Amino acid sequence: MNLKEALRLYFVMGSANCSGRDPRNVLKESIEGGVSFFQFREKGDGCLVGDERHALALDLKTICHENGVPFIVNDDVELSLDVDADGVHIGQEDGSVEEVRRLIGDKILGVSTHNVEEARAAVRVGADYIGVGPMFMTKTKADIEEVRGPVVIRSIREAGYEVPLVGIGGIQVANAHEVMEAGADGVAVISGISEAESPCVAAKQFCVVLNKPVPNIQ
Ligand code: TZP
Ligand code: MG
Repeated sequence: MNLKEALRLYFVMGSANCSGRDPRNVLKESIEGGVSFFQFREKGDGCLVGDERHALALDLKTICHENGVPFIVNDDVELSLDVDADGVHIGQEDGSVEEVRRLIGDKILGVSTHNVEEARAAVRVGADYIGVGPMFMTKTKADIEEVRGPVVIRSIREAGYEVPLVGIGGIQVANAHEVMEAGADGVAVISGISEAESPCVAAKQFCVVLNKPVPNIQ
């Protein structure tokens, strides 16, 4: 797998993001539309816990793997190991990157960053890719840091970091090009796909903006 290419259209989602629809169907449709990387982020009001959370993780992993899409778990190293996910994504508050690396071995490790210093630190301790955000205002995550926009990505690239990198936060079809022009390898999207009337159509629209082949499955 070419990580930079796979990251081009990165869908992040949990059951709380699916407006009552079955996350399994939302994921299937999004992959039909061209999603090429997936993160299970089961957070927020009414999110699943325990066995249901575990069962959903397994189902979503199966859907990903049937379609050649890497399956990453947000924050929860134990769950990621339990379901044999392809990797873990952690934020700045989620403990030591080195410790997570030790636990997951050579699985994919993604780290959320907000500025050049955090990007530098993440690269130094061996993150496989970084998320940078929030790019734009978002209603999906309550505790976001200040919106700094795509310019942060430009400064990370200008500082010489070629690490695989996605922008996140408030990314929609209409503004995704700004993130790519700043030097991102891809966009990480929640509501722009999960809340779309058709996740498949939304993903296809993203593909067009991202210069990614648009799947022609009906
Ligand atoms: N991290 C920074 S912003 C954000 C996360 C998880 C939420 C992104 O959601 P949306 O709906 O794509 O703005
Ligand atoms: Mg986190």
